[in-house]
Amino acid sequence: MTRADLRIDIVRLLARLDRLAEVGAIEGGGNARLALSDQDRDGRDLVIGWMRDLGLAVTVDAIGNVFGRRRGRHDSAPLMTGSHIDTVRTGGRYDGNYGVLAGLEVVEVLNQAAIETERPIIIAFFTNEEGARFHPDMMGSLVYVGGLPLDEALAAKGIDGKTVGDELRRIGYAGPEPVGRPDLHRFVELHIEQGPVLDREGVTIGAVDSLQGISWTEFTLKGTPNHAGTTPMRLRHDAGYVAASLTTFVRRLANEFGGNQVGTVGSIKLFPDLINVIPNKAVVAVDLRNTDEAKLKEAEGRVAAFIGETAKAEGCTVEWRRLARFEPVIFDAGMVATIERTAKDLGFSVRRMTSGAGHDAQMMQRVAPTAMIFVPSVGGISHNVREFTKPEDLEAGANVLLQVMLELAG
Ligand code: HGY
Ligand code: MN
Ligand code: MN
Repeated sequence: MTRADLRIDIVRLLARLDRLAEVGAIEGGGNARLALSDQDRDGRDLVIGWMRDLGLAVTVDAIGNVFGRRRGRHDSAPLMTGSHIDTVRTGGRYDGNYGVLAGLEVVEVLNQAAIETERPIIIAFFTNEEGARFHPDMMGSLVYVGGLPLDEALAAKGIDGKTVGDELRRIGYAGPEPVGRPDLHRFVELHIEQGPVLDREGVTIGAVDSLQGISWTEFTLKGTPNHAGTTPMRLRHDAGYVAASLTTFVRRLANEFGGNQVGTVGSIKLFPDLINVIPNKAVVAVDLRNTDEAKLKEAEGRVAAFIGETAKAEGCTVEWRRLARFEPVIFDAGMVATIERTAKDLGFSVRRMTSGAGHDAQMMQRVAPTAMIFVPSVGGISHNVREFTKPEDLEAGANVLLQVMLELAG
């Protein structure tokens, strides 16, 4: 059997995906493993067990990123693939998990075929890709490439008040390996699309050539708590009203800009959060994204102007803090071409596309030629327990990963 004939074992890959989805399992077939939670620790322990079963040398770095290394004939710069196994609270079983477990499946195929590659191969999973509990997202890979100082990341306080450093230590994943300037040959990430494009077009593989800019900002509005019944409307300073106005403004702005502009208010917290008390405080998280950096900056400016005017008119104050800000990324043209050609050689339909979601790959592009492989998400659903990708598409994506890795690892 030639290398070109090698194929992954989809039954084995599905079995690992099902097993990992049992960790932090939630109603409806999804899984909740917020970064550095007990469920994240249990997921990490399980995947590391599989890495060791496959003969990989496992290391953990100071931000908790985990690497399983397979020896190559030469100790040259390794080829790395990976993703994340932390999830959002309403996580599907494929987001992140699929790319990591497909990497393990590739290793198992190479082991069974007794193939020794020229270069070492590393299968990685990065800490806190989701950014749902601790900001920013893609935190582990950002620290790994030297884009965020380690002590700043360790000091990040989560939505529950705990710090990354404390939680890393608590779950036993504050590793010894330094972070900062990895020496990698290439990086490739396999991931579900999480959007509707491939599914709608009936295309099997996405060769991802770019990834949109991301802006996360938290606005804290302060007004005056007062009695909901006795306070005349003209005398109110209602932080909740300003928060609600911001939410509808973000939607109007995204529709006005059109194109690739998206805007979301996914979290509003009101205080004291009681039916008969005019809110004196509101904390609003705004997620703006665009493939065009200039337009993203313009959208940020429009939101800032709106919230300033609206808060002032309502007699409220506004403070804000940046939670995450990443410019759009263009992936390596050679890598994208390799993915596209490999998909075609395997007989799969393929198209180039951008990524709407953030991914660890966008950080890895800073230190090594990088690109991504997408497979369809049925109905474009993700960050939702109903997230689903057909087994034949999971198999296709993992076979593209296998052949791309064989080519790049030599
Ligand atoms: O928010 C994102 O795009 C990613 O899921 N962290
Ligand atoms: Mn993901
Ligand atoms: Mn995600």
